[in-house]
Amino acid sequence: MKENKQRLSHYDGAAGGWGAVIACATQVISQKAPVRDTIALFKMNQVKGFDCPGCAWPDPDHRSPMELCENGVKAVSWETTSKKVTPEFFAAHPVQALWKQSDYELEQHGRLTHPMKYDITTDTWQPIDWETAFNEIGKTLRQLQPEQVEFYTSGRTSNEAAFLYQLFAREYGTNNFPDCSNMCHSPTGKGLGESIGIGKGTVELSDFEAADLVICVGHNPGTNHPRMLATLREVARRGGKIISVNPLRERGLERFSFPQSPTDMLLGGSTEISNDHFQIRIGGDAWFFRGVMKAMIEHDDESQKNGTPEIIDHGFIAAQTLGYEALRESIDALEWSQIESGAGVTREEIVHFAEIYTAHQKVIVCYGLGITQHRNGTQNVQQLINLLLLRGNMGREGAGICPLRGHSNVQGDRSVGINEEPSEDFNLSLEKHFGIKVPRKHGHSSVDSIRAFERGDSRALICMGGNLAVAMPDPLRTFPAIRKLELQVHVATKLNRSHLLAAKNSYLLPALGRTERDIQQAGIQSVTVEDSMSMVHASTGSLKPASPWLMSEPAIVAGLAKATLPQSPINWKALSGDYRLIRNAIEAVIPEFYDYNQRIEAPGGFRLDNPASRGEYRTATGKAMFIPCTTEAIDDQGLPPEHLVLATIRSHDQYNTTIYGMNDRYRGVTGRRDVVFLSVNEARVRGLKQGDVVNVAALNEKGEISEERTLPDQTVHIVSMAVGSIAAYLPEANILLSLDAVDEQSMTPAYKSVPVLITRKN
Ligand SMILES: Nc1nc2c(c(=O)[nH]1)N[C@H]1C(S)=C(S)[C@@H](COP(=O)(O)OP(=O)(O)OC[C@H]3O[C@@H](n4cnc5c(=O)[nH]c(N)nc54)[C@H](O)[C@@H]3O)O[C@H]1N2
Ligand SMILES: Nc1nc2c(c(=O)[nH]1)N[C@H]1C(S)=C(S)[C@@H](COP(=O)(O)OP(=O)(O)OC[C@H]3O[C@@H](n4cnc5c(=O)[nH]c(N)nc54)[C@H](O)[C@@H]3O)O[C@H]1N2
Ligand SMILES: [Mo]
Repeated sequence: MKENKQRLSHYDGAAGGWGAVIACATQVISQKAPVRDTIALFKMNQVKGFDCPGCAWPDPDHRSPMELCENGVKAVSWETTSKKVTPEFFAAHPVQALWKQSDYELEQHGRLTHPMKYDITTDTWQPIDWETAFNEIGKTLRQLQPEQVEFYTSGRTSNEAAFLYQLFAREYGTNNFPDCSNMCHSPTGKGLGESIGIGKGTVELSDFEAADLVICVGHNPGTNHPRMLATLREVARRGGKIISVNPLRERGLERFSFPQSPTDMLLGGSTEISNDHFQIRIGGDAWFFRGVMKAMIEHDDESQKNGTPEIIDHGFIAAQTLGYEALRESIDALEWSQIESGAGVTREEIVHFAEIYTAHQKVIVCYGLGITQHRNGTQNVQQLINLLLLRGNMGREGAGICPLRGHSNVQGDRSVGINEEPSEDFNLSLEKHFGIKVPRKHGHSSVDSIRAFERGDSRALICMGGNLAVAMPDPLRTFPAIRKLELQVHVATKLNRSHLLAAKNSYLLPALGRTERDIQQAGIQSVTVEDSMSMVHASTGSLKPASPWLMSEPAIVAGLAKATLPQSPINWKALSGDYRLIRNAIEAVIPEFYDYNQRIEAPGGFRLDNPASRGEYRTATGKAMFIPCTTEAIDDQGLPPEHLVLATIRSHDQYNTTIYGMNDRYRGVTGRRDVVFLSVNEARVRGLKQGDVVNVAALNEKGEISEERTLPDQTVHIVSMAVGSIAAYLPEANILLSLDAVDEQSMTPAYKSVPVLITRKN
C-alpha cells in the first residue's frame, strides 16, 4: 500500500449504505472474479443456493431477492477468484521466499489447484497424485500412536465432512480434536451447558420480533455479522430498545443504512440502532454485570420494604432455578468502589443500565468475543445468564441468550461430534452403529494440542481447513512447536502461513469450496450446516470448481481413512459417494437429527431441539443454575499503574487470519493495519497525540516487560474508547499473547485482555 493512501480519520456516516455497495464492487473486481460467478452471489443464502461462508447469522424466512451483505460478498469473491496457485507457482517460489510475504499477499495468490507435497531438499512444494498422497499419509499414521496425532477443524467444514472426519479419527483411536471453537465460543458451550443445560443460544429470529429490549455485549455486527443489522433495524423501527456494552463505540451498532432499502439508499436514510452505550473497560464485564445485579438486588430490597412491585422475579427463581442465595451472597460482599474501578464506569451508569433492563419485559442478551476471550470467559457468559434469570428472561418468547457464533458451521461441527470430550452416549452410539471401538480418553483442545507439540508428545497435525498456527496466540512458541512435527496434512482452499511451517512429511490437499459444484458417484451433492440459532439447512454449490484436481472434503476424509485403516468395517467409498448416506448415519448416531434427509427439504431447513428455549433445563439438577463469578479477567496485583489492557480485534476488511484489504471503514482507518486504538485521555496522560508512533510491549505475570513480545511501530488512532484500554488487530498483535493466558474452564485464550505497556518511539 502506498504511503499517500494511508489515512486515520473519524467515520461519522451510517454503517451499510453506499459504502458497502462500493466495497462489494471493488472486491469483486480486485479478485478478478468473473461476472458469471458473481451472479452466483445472488444464490447465496437462497433456498436452493449455497450457504454464505461469511458468518453464522440465520436466514430470515422471507428472503429478500438478494440476501447478502458486504462481507458475504468479500467471502464469496475471495473463494470464486480466478487467480490460481499452481505447481508452476510453487516451483518458482521456495517456502523461504513465501515466508517473507505478508498474510495478505499469501492468500492473494489465489486458489490452490493441485495436491502438493513438501520437498525439503529444494524447499518447495511439488505436485503429487491423490492416491500416492493418501497412501503415504496412511502409512505414516499407522507408524504413529493415535494419541500423538491432532485432528484440527476450522468451522467452514460441513456437517457431512465433520462427521466423517471425527469417525475416521475415532476409529483410528483418538479424541484429539482441537477446533476453532476453542478459540471463540468454547466458553459458550461450557458456560451455557452448566447454567441452562445446553451449550448454545436459546433464541430464534422470531424472538427478535417480540423482544422489547436487545442488549449487545462485546460484539461488532457491522463487521462480523452484517446481516444482523437488518434484524436490529427492525427492532429499532418498531420501537424496541437496543443498548450496547463495549469499550469501543462500534459504528454498526449506532446507525445503519440498509443497502436493500430503496428509501435508505436513494434518500440517504438510516436508522438509529443504539443510543445507550456503556463504555466499560476491557475485561470489565463481570464487574459491570455484578454491579447491575447489585443495583437490582438493592432496588428489590427497597421494593419489598415499601410494598412496591418487585424488581426480581422471585416466583420464577423459586420454581425454575437453583443457586440464587449463593449468587446474592457473593454480590453483597462486593463494594461499589471495587465494582466501579473493575468495570471502568460509575455507579450511576451501572444503576442506569439496571433501570433500563428492569423497565423491559422481554429481553435478549447478544454477545460475542468481548465476553468469551478472557481468563474468565466461561464465568462472563454465566453472569449474562444470571442477569437474564433474575427476571425470568429465559424459556419464553422474546427473551433469552444469543451468542454470535463465528464460522458459518462452527456450531454444526460441534453438534456432529467434533468434541474432545465426547459423552458416553455418543461413544456407545458410534460403536453400535458402525461396529467399531472408539477411545474413551479425553483428547486435546487447541491450546492443549500446541502444548503437546511443544513437549514432543504429539507429533502429527491434520487440519481440515483453517490457519491454526496464525490463529493461535504466542507465535514464538506456536511456530517452532509446529515446525518440528513429523507429519502435517493441510486440507485447504488457499495458501496461508500455517502451510509454510512444513517440515518432514507435509501435504497440502486442495478442497472444493462451498460455492462449487460437488459431483460424486450418486450425482450432484448438497451438504448441510447449522447457524447460530440451531437451524440446519442444505447448501448446494453451483460454480465450476477452481481446478479439475480438487476433491470434496468428505471425499478427502474417506481417502485418508481407507488408506490408514485398511481393515475398517466402514464403507467409506459408499459414504463419500452419496452424502445422503452420511446424513442417515448422523441420524442413527445422534437422535436429534431424526428424518434428516426429509427435513432439509423444507425451505430454511429445520431447527435442532433446544430444550432451554422452552424452559426445560437439562443441567445436573434439572434447574437453571445461578453461578457466581470467582475469577477475574485481569489480576492487576503487581502490574505497573500505567499499564493498559489490550484487546485484539478484527478490521472490517478481514476474515480471521484472511486479510481482504487494508481498510477498516467504520473505524476510520484507510490503507493500513499498523494501528492502535486509544482514548483521548489515555493518550494525553502519556503525552501522545493522534498519529504518534509507539511500541507495545506485553507484561508477564510478574508485571515485567517481555522484550521478545513486543509489537513495534504502531500508529496511535484516537477514538472513543474506554479507560485503561487499547486495541490492535489480529493476527499482527498475536506476538503479545501468551499460550498460558487462558480461561482454564474452557481453554480459550485470553485474546481480549493482554496487559501491556506502551512507549513512544523516538
Ligand atoms: N467479516 C468478518 N466476519 C466474521 C469474522 C471476521 O473476521 N470477519 N469472524 C467470524 C468469527 S470466527 C467470529 S468468532 C465472529 C467474531 O465476531 P465478534 O464477536 O464481533 O468479534 P471481534 O471483532 O473480535 O470483537 C467483538 C467486539 O468485542 C469488543 N471488546 C473487546 N474487548 C471487550 C471486553 O472486554 N468487553 C466487551 N464487552 N467488549 C469487548 C470489541 O470492541 C469488538 O467490538 O465473527 C465471525 N464473522
Ligand atoms: N489475536 C486473536 N487471534 C484470534 C482471534 C482473536 O479474536 N484474536 N479469534 C480466533 C477465532 S474466533 C477463530 S474462529 C480463529 C480462526 O481460526 P481458523 O479457522 O483456523 O482460521 P481462518 O483464518 O478462518 O482460516 C483461513 C483458511 O481457511 C482455509 N479455508 C477457507 N475456506 C475453506 C474451505 O471451504 N475448506 C477448507 N478445507 N479450507 C478452507 C483457507 O486455506 C484459509 O487460508 O482465530 C482465532 N484467533
Ligand atoms: Mo471464531
